[in-house]
Amino acid sequence: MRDCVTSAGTLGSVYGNDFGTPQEGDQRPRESGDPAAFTQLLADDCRIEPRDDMPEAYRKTLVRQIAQHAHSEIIGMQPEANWISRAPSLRRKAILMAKVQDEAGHGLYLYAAAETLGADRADLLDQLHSGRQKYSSIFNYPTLTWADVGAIGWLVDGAAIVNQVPLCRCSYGPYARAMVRVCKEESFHQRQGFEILHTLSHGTAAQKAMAQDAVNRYWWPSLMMFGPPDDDSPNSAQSMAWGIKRFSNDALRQRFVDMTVPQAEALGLTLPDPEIVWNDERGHYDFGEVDFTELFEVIKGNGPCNAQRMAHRREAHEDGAWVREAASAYAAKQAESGVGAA
Ligand code: BYC
Repeated sequence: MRDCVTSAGTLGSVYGNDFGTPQEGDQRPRESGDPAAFTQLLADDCRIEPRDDMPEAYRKTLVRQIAQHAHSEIIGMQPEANWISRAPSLRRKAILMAKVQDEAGHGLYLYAAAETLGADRADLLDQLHSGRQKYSSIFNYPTLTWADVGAIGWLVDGAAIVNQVPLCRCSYGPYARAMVRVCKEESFHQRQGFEILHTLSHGTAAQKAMAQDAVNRYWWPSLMMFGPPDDDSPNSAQSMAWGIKRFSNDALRQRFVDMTVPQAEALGLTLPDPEIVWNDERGHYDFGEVDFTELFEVIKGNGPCNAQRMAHRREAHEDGAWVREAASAYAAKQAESGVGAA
């Protein structure tokens, strides 16, 4: 994937949440207003930038996926935040707070990336709150014990990395660049979860049992994060043709299983699937059938915590109204006095 820039320059750096600053890259000029230019950019494996002409369906697909991704990040703060006040030590508490804060940051980069496509952030949040836009199924499961924080870090963030590393090569520049930083942070999160489970599994028998129970509950829902099977995934073919998705749902699910089985062995924990076995011929682990009926039920709103997550999110949004009003009033004052006009 190359960064091909219009003569005006459109590339941004992922750092500093900056999606629009020109930077050095392939400065090949491209014509504006030419519908063939989009196809050519994709064919040349170049990035599409906000000011490029793009088909409306491409733009809509990206807004759908990026918004769902952003919503997942901010709803994803809830299950782990549940344990901040009960973390077993000050060190664990500080690490968990930083992690949950990172997730808020990921949400912000992603909403900013959606804005480069003309989406309105307030409107996206409205769509989340009214149930018109989705968020990841995984965050509708409860965090019953401290070990669940470890299981989320290891399995959920582990699955997120497998899903999101290819998105660093997504054809849409601002989304791809946001993913670079998100993936770096997710790697810390994954190690943090692994370390929590490692400590528990090498602790007392009760601690090890707690770790095993968390892995038992989070394993299958983590496999569901990758979405429905390929032959039941309405968006995959087009998203892959557009270079938004680089691998299919099933391919990434398999990659996650292959990565995780040896890690479970290193942890001294078992995965709750007796069908996991190395297949020499395929060069992959075989694994049991995922219950996709459960995934579809959770997506429909019938998971164990859907109602609670949405109620909490709406309440947090209402409670934050005064902050948004104050920020708008401040911005208006700044604009009036000409500060920042340059
Ligand atoms: N949960 O045609 P498909 C994180 C929906 S954040 C809910 O395969 P697509 C983290 C899908 O949207 C994790 N819905 O769709 C955060 C579609 O519905 P619509 C979030 C799901 O888009 C905090 C329908 O099912 N990651 O890890 O081609 C703390 C058909 O599916 C799910 C992302 O969002 C699901 N699991 O592929 C810790 C990554 N799966 O929209 C960790 C970016 C499917 O047509 N997103 N659906 O009504 C993607 O990579 C893709 O959107 C997906 C789905 C692979 C998720």
